[in-house]
Amino acid sequence: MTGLNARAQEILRRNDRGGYTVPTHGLYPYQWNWDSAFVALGFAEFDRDRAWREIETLISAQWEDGMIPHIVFHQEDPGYFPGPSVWATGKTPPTSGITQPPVLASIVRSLWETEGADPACPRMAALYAACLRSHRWFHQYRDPLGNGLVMVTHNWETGRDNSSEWDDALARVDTSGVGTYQRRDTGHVDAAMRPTQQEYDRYVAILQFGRNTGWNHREIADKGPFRVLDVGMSMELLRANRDLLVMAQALGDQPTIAELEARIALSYQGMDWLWNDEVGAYCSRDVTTGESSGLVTNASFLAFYADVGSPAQGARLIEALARIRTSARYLLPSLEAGSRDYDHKRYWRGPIWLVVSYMVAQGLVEQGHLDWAEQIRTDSAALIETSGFYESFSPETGQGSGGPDFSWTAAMWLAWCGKGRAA
Ligand code: 9WN
Repeated sequence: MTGLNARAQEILRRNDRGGYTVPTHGLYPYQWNWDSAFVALGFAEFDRDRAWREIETLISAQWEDGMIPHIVFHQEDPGYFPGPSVWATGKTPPTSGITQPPVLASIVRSLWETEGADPACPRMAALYAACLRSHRWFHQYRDPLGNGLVMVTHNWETGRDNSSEWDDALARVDTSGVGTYQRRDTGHVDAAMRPTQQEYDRYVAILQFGRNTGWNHREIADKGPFRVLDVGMSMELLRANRDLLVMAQALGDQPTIAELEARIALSYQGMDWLWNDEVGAYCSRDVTTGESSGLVTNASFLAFYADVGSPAQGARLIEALARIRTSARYLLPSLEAGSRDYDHKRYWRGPIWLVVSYMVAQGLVEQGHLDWAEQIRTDSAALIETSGFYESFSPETGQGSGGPDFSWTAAMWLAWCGKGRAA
C-alpha cells in the first residue's frame, strides 16, 4: 500500500468513534449527515461492513417524520458550539433540528452496486426505505413552489455554510435577541478561515427561531427567517431520486416507482427556475424576494451530476468552467474569483471542497466531458499530495484550510482522486 493510501485509511480509523466517524478531531466532534455518506465510500475501499455501518448509525437517528438530522450528538463534547442543549430537539440520541444535503441514496446505490447489485441485499433494502422517507420529507416540507426544488431553512443545511449565495437572505435576519454565546470553532482553527461573528449571530438567530417553534417544520418552512432554494441540494435530490428509482426497480416497489418518476420529471422541469441566463449558470434563488444570487459556485456545476439543462446550457457551463480555470490554479473553487466577497481562504467563499468536486467530476464523466473531469480529479489529488488531508484548500496556493486529517478528504482520496496514483 502506498503512503497516502495508508495515511487515508489511518485517518478514517482514527476518526472512528465506534460505528460513526467524526469529520475531524476537535473542530467537529460529532457525526455529520453528508460527511458520513462520503466517508462510507472511503471505508468501502477497505472495510465493506464498516462502510454500511457508518450510514446505518446515521439512520438510527432519523426523525419519525423522515428527516435525517444534520448532526447526531452521540456523546457530549464541550468543544463544539452549538451543541445538543442549544438545539434542544428532545430526540434520542440528541440531534440538531435541521437536515443536510440528500446525497445518501446515491451513495447507498454505489455501495450496493459495487457489491453486485443483489436485489435481495437486506442492508440496501433497509437504507432504501430510510432514504425514501427522507426524500418524502423534503417533498412534503421543502418544496414551497411545488416545482421539485429544495428550499433550505438554515444555511447550515446546504453544507456550504457561508457561501456568498446566502448573504442577502442572511442580511434580513434579525439578530437583536440572540444574546451571548461562546463560539468554539475559532478556538480550533484560524478565524480568517471561518465565518465572521456577524454571520454566526445570524446562524444562531435562525436556529433559535426553529427551537422556539418546538422544531415544527411546517411553521419553519412557512414563516422562518431564511427561505432559499438551494441549487446544490436541488441538484443532489434530483440525482438521489434517480438513484433511489434504480433501487425501487430492483426491489419491484411499483407504487414508489411511479411516485419517483413523477418527482424526477417535476424537478427536471423545475430546475429552469434556477437558471440565470445573465451569468450562464444555475444559481440559488431566494423564495421570499424571488432574486437569483447571480453567483457561479461549485454547486452550479452539479447540473452535470443531476443531468439537467439543454445542450446550450451545458455549453455555457463549460464556458464558465474554462473562465474559472484561467484564475484558479486548482479546480474547483467554491466561488468564482472576482465575485462579491470571494476569499480564497474563507470556508465556502473560495476554497475547494473535494466532496463537491467529486460529484461534479462524476457528472462531467457521465455527460462526456472527460477532460474537465480528469482536470478536477488530478487537481484534487495534487492538493492532497502537496498539503495533506485538509478540510478544504485554497484554489490559488493549494494550501490546506480548516481542520486537518479530515475524514471526507481521506475518503475522497481512497474512493476517487487517489485511485491509481503512485504516492
Ligand atoms: C456546521 C462537518 C461540517 C460539514 C459542512 C461544513 C461544516 C459545520 C460547522 O462542517 O459545517 O454544519 O460547524 O461549520 O460547512 O459542510 O458537513 O464537516
